[in-house]
Amino acid sequence: MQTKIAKILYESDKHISGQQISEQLGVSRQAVSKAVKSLRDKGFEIESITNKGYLLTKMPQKLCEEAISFYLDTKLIGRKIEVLDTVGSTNDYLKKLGSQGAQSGTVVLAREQTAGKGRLGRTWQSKKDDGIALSVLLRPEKSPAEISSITPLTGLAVCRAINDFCRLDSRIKWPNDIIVGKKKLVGILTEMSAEFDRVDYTVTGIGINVKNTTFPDDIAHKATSVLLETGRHFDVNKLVVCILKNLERELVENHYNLSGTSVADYQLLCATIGRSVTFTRGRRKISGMAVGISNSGELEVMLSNGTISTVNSGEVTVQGIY
Ligand code: BT5
Repeated sequence: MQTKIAKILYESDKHISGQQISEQLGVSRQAVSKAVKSLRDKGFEIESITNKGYLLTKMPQKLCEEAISFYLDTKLIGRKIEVLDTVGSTNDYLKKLGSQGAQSGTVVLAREQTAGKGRLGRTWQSKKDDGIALSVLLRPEKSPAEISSITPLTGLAVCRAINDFCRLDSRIKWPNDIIVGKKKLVGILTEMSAEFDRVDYTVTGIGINVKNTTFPDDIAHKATSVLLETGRHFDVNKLVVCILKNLERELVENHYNLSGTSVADYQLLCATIGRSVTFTRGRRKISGMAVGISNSGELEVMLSNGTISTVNSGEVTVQGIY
């Protein structure tokens, strides 16, 4: 009901009375005024004038379920959405929902994470309302091997969304970072629950630095935010919508495959390609030139003897970035 009222107010350019809204929705006047109060608590600025009614004067500037929901027109991703005030990790929270049968496409966002996770036990740090912490649960009817491109496709979708929406020139640092210049703007972490030949669910977490103006000492030299790069404030809810739409297109509509077109698009946006990289194989450190990405999302590296080696995950150091 809050979403419906928010939508009615959003679509009206003049005051609209509580009576009109209650008749339109078939609910009591009290229910309308209670919902308006809840919307105000969530950051909708709603003017109220006796004998005239309500007028929406400003949309919420913080992450807000209702604001995201009524901009969103995806078929799967975000049909069910939850915005938490604070949580340990949106990935952990959503994995729990996944094990309890949550539907494919469920999205969880948090204004604050107290135990945000990176890969390999590392942490993702962000202060309340500085960034977007977003996790998406999907249930691809595929084997784990068939969805190996889920992180690169997510990178592609998020990179595009940020570049379109914020007019930025961000690039993908294979496999799971988005950078501007030499600094990290976004980190992606995909986790999965699966049997040998069948995925039960995947949870892909995306952490985006949006309004951060400072970072903790240990990452200050290598982290950046949308605000620092553009000097502008963007509507975070609209940015989330743009990301979810791009995720739906890249992941769901492409059936989790890096098609010929998306490989080409990825290569254009990938900062790793064309640079010297070092990776480990067993105990050996190997260096070469990153030359491309395969259809299954692996990095293709040309070694000094001219052979191509593919790297599917793990740590790759890219010369000139971090
Ligand atoms: C990542 O790991 O970059 C994946 C981050 C995923 C975060 C999202 S937020 C929503 C969801 N819920 C979670 O709990 N996690 C996901 P990795 O490649 O391991 O990079 C981690 C490293 O990035 C850290 O060790 C720091 O060096 C650096 N780092 C931490 N916070 C950062 C930030 N806000 N901006 C830039 N770099 C950061």
